[in-house]
Amino acid sequence: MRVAVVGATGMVGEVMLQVLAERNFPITELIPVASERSVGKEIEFKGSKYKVVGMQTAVDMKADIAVFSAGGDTSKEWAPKFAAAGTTVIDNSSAWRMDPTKKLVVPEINANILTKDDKIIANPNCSTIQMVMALAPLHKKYDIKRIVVSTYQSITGTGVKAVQQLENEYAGIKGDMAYPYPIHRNAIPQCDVFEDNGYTKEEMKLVRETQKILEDNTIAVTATAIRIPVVGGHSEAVNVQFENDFDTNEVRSILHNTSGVTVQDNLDTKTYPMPIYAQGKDDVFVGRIRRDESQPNTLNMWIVADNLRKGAATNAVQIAEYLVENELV
Ligand code: A2P
Ligand code: 11C
Repeated sequence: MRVAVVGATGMVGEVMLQVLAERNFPITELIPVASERSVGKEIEFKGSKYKVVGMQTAVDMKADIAVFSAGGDTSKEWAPKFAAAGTTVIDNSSAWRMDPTKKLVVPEINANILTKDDKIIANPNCSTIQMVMALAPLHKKYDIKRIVVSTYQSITGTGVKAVQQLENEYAGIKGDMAYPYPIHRNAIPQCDVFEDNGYTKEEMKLVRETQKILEDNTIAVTATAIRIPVVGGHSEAVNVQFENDFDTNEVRSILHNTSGVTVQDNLDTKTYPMPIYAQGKDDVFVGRIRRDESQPNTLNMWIVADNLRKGAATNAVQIAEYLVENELV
């Protein structure tokens, strides 16, 4: 496969390159792509150096697959140009996710909906991916009615600028701010911009993307997304009400048997997921599995994943792997 990585110099792009290398994705030619600012810059992949090219050059090179992580505006403008040149785009931005003509894919859940005609495929938002990874197998068995989720999100979701802000704050240096407030010793109840209904875009992604991936608009979802001074991954407290009753041991067993999910749930040994241990891993970690005693058929759990891995790069590479394995590209 000739593979273009669009946004190769960015935070997710770098992890994308790592994941492609680790998983031995069958690459015959790697095309690192970024903005005009980075053209000619060298990046390393599997011990060799590659020169970054610009967007139009990359379109003209007609790669088989392009994984995009260069922001929504870049995707809106350029993904159709790559697709018109015959390249299948896997887009990590929010640009195409809710477009009814585009598929929103978490491979373990719904890769089977992909066909050869899908030239722009959307990768869901990080906080959605980790939540649906744990919920999809439970939905199949018990039928979800309502989800209440609160997130505790890593600053890496915002990008390099936010990591720099936290480091500056540790060092007591005044610098550019990625957030409207200090993030060190803080919790900011705003991820992304506000929509007209008073929720943030991040919160509404959890609502809309979950319904689209689980193919059920009747699932009620309400979310509160919080930014915290953590780098290893996003954490989520999820309260889920099912149509049918469940047994918590059976829930553990279903999740234990779900590919891509690791259950870490042992109170005796104080075992539960945490971002410092999820960092650098591809799985979604689930723990604190317990019944909500305040109402029937309702479960509480704690879900943690590395937002740059399963929440972004790994999921995109898994989509690419599915396309190759099923000769869809
Ligand atoms: P560049 O490094 O040349 O700015 P992050 O999310 O970590 O900030 O990374 C964003 C990625 O998207 C970078 O690789 C960045 O390239 C790339 N990018 C940003 N704007 C554009 C653009 N207009 N065209 C192509 N790539 C872009
Ligand atoms: C965050 N979820 O942590 C965001 C980052 O829609 O792909 C990714 C934004 C997106 O702030």
